[in-house]
Amino acid sequence: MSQALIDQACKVMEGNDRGSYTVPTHGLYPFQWNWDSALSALGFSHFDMDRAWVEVETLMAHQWEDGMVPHIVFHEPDDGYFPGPDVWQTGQSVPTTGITQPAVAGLALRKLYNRAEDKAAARTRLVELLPKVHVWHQWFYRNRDPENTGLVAIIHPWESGRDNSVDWDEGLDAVPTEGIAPFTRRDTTHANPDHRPTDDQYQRYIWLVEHFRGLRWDNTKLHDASPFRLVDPGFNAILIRSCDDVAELAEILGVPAMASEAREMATKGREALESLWNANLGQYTCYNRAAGILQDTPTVGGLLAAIAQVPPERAEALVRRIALLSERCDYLVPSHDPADDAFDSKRYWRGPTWLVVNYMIAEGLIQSGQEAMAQRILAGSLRLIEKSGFAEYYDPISGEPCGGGDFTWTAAMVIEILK
Ligand code: 9YW
Repeated sequence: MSQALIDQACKVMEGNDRGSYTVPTHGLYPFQWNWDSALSALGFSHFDMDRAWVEVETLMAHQWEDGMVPHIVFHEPDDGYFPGPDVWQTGQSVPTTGITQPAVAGLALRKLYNRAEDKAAARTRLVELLPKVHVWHQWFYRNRDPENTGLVAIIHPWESGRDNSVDWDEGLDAVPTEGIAPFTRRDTTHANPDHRPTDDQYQRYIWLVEHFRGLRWDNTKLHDASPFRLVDPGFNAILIRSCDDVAELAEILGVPAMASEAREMATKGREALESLWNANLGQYTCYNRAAGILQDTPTVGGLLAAIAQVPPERAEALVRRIALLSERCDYLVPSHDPADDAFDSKRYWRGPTWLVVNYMIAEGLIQSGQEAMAQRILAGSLRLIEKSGFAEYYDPISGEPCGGGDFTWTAAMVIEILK
């Protein structure tokens, strides 16, 4: 059974392979997305190591001069997606968006290197890639943590990768909708509109894009100029984990300065993460930096923090929290607590279960010695695949497939889990 699943997953990945990068899925998402690529590289690494490195190399080749790695690279024109390069207008030679996404690349590089049989060849590739990833991490703390708190803020919901999470509702209330150019969404022609973000949310997403465009995408200004500044525990935890991984790799390469800088960022971030602990819920929650409020939104962002090797008592509490969620749905880990009024089992990041998130939570729990819950999450992920195929995401109660089909990162996670 598992070999058959692996074969199917490889086919999905090959079908979305454009040679030097993969698209998340045909139609809905026809370009290269940042964290999708890093996670897809993990899938490739089990059957084509060269292709895995190429995926990350292509992504990092589009890093901005200031260090940011953009959330989408628009390699080929395709008007099936909105907002395209004409809206972003970032002035890059190969067009890109002007915001970023969760920093998974560092974690991916460490796994690629560890798995590589030919260590000399892997080292050659790492020598080129690692400094770029490190510069991206420095970019984050310089531009998204101007007050040096140890935690970075996202300035657009799309940066989180959890586009329409309930985590962003209050922050988005501070974003106006007046004055934006009229537009036509394309996502709702590819996927069920009831499973997607609302029109009102899209208006606010686009207001932010136009606002940043008006500031010429100058990252030294965007953080303070954004009415939307949210500190997401999951986003920070991924960055912290990737800093840990860069530190380890820098030591292997014999670059002590990079290793100690990376370690310092990770240590400071991990300490600061503690300020996002929400004792009411028994998990981490988002901090609305623009409003100065630690939120009570019970989302998976606070569980994803597990990936940063949190203190043992925090890891235990997260396991208890996930166990509680498992009493409220059959397919862990829901992106929103089913017991909360805002839960919506099919609407994107407001309830559904995503395999990439499951994988990263499990990865962190294993590191923290919480093997049993990690294995439970991974086994549940495979049950979803067997029931509903390689969907973009799943209804956590019924297990139904939602969003786009034949999804690259879902397939990559299946290979990663089964190999
Ligand atoms: C969009 C590609 C991306 C993911 C995000 C997910 C979605 C794109 O798809 O965002 O236009 O809404 O939320 O995490 O990277 O798979």
